[in-house]
Amino acid sequence: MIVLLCLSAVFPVLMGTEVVNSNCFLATDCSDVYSSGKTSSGVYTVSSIDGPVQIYCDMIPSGENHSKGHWTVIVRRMDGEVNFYRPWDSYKRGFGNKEGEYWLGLEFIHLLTRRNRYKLRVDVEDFNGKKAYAVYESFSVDAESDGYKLHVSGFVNGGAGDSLTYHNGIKFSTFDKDQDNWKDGSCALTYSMGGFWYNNCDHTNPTGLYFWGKDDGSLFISTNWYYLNNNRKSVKTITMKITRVM
Ligand SMILES: [Ca+2]
Repeated sequence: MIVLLCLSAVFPVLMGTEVVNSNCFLATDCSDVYSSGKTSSGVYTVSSIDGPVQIYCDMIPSGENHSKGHWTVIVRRMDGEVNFYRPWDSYKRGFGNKEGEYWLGLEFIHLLTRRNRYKLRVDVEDFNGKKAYAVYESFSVDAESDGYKLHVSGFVNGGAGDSLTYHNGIKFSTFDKDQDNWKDGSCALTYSMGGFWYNNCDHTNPTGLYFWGKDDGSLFISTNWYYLNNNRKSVKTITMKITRVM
């Protein structure tokens, strides 16, 4: 069921019952979902101009500044169950399992970050149980006509190091659409990578191949966050999620 956000639910006395319908609007992200009274983490259906969209909401209503938020997950790797070697249109529209591994979709991410200001948190865990995070105080993605260019700034180190600033200002690439900064080749095609804001080529690759900890870090194709351990060994989990800032 699509989540409806109603001002009358927040101000029941002031708004009265006569204006309930006219003061309801469709939730677009996990902040709206939370405001509608649905405060548990989980999968919810929200709306976009292209129709209903399923999202996973990580609801952390209290805690330290870089933990709390009504986080909308934009990509999650955790078990290698989903194939991320997919074409442009898949990355534009989104794919995967919202309870597990998925990519939210560039068009929806763009629409969200055009409408409101967001910050980004990246959580990573390696196969030795080391957990860390990185926060970027500002996160947005341009329109498709601008190549879904990434904008991140305001890095805060939660132990994971900064593997994403290298990708700032870069257009998105997939194996069938090369917009990277490698002049003589295609990162996504040559290294069988997924889709990402490949520069020349990456310091992190959340959509790379999942190796269940079996790789030695010498490969350029793994699901990695380089500065976690200063290597390219595939990580056990990596999640990128965004929450609104005032
Ligand atoms: Ca290229």
